[in-house]
Amino acid sequence: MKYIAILLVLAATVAATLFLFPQSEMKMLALLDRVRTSAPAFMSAAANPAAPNGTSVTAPLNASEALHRRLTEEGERASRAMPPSPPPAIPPNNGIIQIPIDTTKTVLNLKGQSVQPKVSAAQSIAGVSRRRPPPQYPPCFSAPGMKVASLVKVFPEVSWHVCVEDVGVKGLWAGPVDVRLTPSGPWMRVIYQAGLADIFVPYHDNILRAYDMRWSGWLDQVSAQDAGPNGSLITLANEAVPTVVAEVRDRGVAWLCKQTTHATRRGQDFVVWGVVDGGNYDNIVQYSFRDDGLISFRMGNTGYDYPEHSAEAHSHNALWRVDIDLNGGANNTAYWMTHSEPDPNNSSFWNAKDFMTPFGTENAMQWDYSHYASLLIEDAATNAFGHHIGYEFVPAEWGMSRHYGAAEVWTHNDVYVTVYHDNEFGWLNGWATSNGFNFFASSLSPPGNFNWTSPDNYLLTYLTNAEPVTNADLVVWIKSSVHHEPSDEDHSYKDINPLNPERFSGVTLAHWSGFDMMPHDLFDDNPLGGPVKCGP
Ligand SMILES: [Cu+2]
Repeated sequence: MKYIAILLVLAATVAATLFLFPQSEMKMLALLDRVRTSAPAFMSAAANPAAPNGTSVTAPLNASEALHRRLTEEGERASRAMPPSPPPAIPPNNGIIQIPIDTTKTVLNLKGQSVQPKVSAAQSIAGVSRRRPPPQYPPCFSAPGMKVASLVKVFPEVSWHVCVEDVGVKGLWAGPVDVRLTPSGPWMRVIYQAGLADIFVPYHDNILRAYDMRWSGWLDQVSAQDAGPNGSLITLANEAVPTVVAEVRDRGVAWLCKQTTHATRRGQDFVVWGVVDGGNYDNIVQYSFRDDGLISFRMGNTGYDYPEHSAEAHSHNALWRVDIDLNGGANNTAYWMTHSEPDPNNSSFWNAKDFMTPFGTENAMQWDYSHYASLLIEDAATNAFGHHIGYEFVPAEWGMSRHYGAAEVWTHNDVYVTVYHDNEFGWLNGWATSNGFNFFASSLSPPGNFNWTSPDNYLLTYLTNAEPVTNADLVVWIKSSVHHEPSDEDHSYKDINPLNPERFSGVTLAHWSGFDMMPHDLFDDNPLGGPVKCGP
């Protein structure tokens, strides 16, 4: 209102002045233009008179502001002066390759072993011609009966080799995952094993506190409609039907530079997913491996709302276990990253500061959105700048759920870091340990209820000896969650007649939660290339 009143007074003054002194028209128009173009700045300057650079509506631009303004104008002019670009080249097929796995051979422990591959023949599943000589890829786990696949996606710069397995009761797991940062570089291990330890769905009215994976069996079959136009149906070894989709998705602009060129790059995502049944829900377990090195973990909860309690709100909690072996299992170190504004060590309110704090010992932390909290795992190895190569774990959802029922203490934190041990496989519900440490042995058995137990009874016990998480083989546990309050979007079109708010017969839209692993000094420079110089 204050702003409008000022403008009205100014307008009246201008009209009166022009009426009385028409010769001053040019001066007044210039004044008006200045007021119009700087009005928003005037508003903020009035509300915040102690602006750090001391600018106000009438003050001349300082050197930094003048440079910023000049670069803005130059960038706009330069981009419009460019000739139109040619149409994009027709993209090749999605280029996903499935490598045959001989599951008559038993390979169940790849910990600490070289990721440099043995020779194997590539088999095209997407129209990619057989290569000469055969490309080489790191090995996957294998054993008679194991439902496993070895998948490769070669982007122009970055390549991924991803082993996936149907672990039965624990759904679709990924690992080992290896990356090649450059087209001719060596394979580097990033993940040994990663997947869901459990899914927990407590309802607000306490009608059900379900662990979705307690009863899960093999992955559901997937169809061509599931896969979409850029997807491939993956049939795992020892499977009769496709249960995994692998696709390459366009993910929009990765970077562009509209200064003096049309230089631009759209990004792509190599996505692998499957569906693990969980009662009334179909839970999508999805891993994404981007062309810029980022890895995403997502759980998507769809299906139908709980019978007779369809309107009851609830949360879907995922407990992810990521056995990260960055550049091998040894010498990984955990840090807790935070941002603080103002800088607590600087009296000025205008300064901000980021903190990188050693995680110290095995412990649990909570995400803190107000401080951009994240978990950084670094390896002892360094990149060309002498920086330790690393991956930064960041959350992907909009909130964090906490639950207070029996054996639900594990939901009180979001990030756990533990040291890897051969006997810390409790989420497999006793199966692995009873088989003498054999993680994937669980997949060789009929899925079902293997003496299910709450994460409180394994994850929390791993923290008690507080081992240092410095220069060690680390396991990261992330709790992701999504809040689901059924709304009318959960209804089918037939639910309106007869109207019954507790009976939802339709399908609920997928609710997504998860986290990302972002490269942090993993590369020496922009992983997706680009002009050597973007600015002037
Ligand atoms: Cu739900």
